[in-house]
Amino acid sequence: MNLEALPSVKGKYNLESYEETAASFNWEEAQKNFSWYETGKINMAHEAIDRHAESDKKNKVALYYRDADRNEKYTFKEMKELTNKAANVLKNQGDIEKGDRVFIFMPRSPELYFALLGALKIGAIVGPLFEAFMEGAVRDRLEDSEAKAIITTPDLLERVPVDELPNLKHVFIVGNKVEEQGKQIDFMKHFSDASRSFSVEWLEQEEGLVLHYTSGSTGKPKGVLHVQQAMLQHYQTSKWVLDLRDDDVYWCTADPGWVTGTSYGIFGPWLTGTTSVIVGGRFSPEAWYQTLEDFGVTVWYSAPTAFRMLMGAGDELVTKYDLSSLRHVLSVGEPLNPEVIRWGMKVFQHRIHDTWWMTETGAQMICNYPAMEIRPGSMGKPIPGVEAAIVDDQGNELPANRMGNLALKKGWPSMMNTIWNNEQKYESYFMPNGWYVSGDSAYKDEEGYYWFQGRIDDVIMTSGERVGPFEVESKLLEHPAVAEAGVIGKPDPVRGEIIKAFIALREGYEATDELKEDIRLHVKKGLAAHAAPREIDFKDKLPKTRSGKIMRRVLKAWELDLPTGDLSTMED
Ligand code: 6R9
Repeated sequence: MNLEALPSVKGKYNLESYEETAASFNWEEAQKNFSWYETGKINMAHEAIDRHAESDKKNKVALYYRDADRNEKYTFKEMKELTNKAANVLKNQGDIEKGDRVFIFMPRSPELYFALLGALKIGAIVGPLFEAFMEGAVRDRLEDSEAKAIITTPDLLERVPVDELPNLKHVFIVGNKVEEQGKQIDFMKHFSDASRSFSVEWLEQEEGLVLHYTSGSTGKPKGVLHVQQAMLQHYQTSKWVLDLRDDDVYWCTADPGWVTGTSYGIFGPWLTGTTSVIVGGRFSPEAWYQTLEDFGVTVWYSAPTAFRMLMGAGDELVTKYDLSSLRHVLSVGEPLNPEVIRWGMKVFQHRIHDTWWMTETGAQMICNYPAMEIRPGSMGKPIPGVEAAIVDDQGNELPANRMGNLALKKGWPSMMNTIWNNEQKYESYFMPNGWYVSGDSAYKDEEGYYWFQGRIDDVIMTSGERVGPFEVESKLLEHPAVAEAGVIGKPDPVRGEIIKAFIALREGYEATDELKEDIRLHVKKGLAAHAAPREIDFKDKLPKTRSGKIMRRVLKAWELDLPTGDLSTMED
């Protein structure tokens, strides 16, 4: 199978010609898709839900929800009423107002989505948290943002240090028969009594929407604030990149605690009026394939870590399910290894389309479109309306094929508005000449495709050669014994750094010195002698974030006996 030669398919997709659109598009145009283009009044929840509930889409299914105990569906009309109810509870019981920070700390359930959209209807700024956060992580985020309310469950309540948070006025608890005492409010009791009508709070384009905390390599997590106008890009990329159409059944596997779970788990699909599948509970390959089959999922957005786990479950398993409804598969969060694309071709008969973006960018920035030739290992090209470049540390653009800082021209609609309480941190993202610096290192080829190399901090300097960890990891992953790989530079008196690899083996392989040597040789032959790891450690598991990113800084800290920094986003 020659992947490079895959033809680009024309004339079928929402974005038919990338070149033509990129040449003529401007964001003004995208505003015409929203009712606020005429009224000047904006509210995400209105555009995502109410607008469809008042149209001929009212009886269309907006949400299919499934977990071990529940199997439910809601139309846009029902979503409107249920989110109105949630808004009424928050407003009447919690006195929540425009601009207040309201956190959501609960496992996925329909109520999470009602509450989140209900808070948006009031004009609150929503802070979604991963359910696995421990007390310290919850405290840091609520403290920094001076949150007024949190919506949680009886089980998670013990991780909310209510008494230590003077700004926290209300704790809404979603459960059965909640005792109302102190700040605690029984959300479901008031929800069932609440009115189905609510008048949404109208906002300005630059008023708050969502606050996502994200960890850097040092210091406390920072609060990335996004504003209402981000919807322009959520909408436009859902059309162009996810290629969502009226008859699609779309599944985004991400939790709202991660930006992918809000931008493309809530906003994008519903702004475009698409039917969305949301699944609660833990990952299992069987349950995931079953979901694709049962709901007839057509467009599927997931992450390399999930694809690698499915890959690890074996090709035999896939054949037990009917996945013929799938027409478009996408990935985000980490580099998509060519090996994973090849596997996707084999088992799904689909190219997996990589998309690159960050919490800070708010929406997709560099992507592979359906109607585009895919170069496995490349993130694709900037979306129309976005300008990207590879720049040196002074902000000068570098020629093709030179590795440097992946930078973006300030001013795309979904760009973060600030870092909460930390204007200085916000400023530090920009170069004096206006480039936003992503912190990723990459290069651009002659045809304008971008190739990810690693986080700037992760790039390895060995014997005078710059090596991106991603290239080495991808090569390692091609070895039959390797399930996951994380690569770091380890300081070395002679070579500056040497390449060290941490590897989790596939089932059935034994951690021996012979295997290490075989893996080393595989990289040496397949990539370059200087890129072959001089040291290899076998691990049962690699440290990863909840969004599936291998935490190289943690590997490095372990290796060098350094402090690991903030670990709140690390998975269990
Ligand atoms: C959406 C999201 C952002 C960082 C980003 C980069 C890495 C994301 C990627 C990718 C290679 C891709 N990343 N997508 N690297 N290829 N397609 O992931 O946001 O959690 O803030 O992470 O993730 O390093 O800078 P966030």
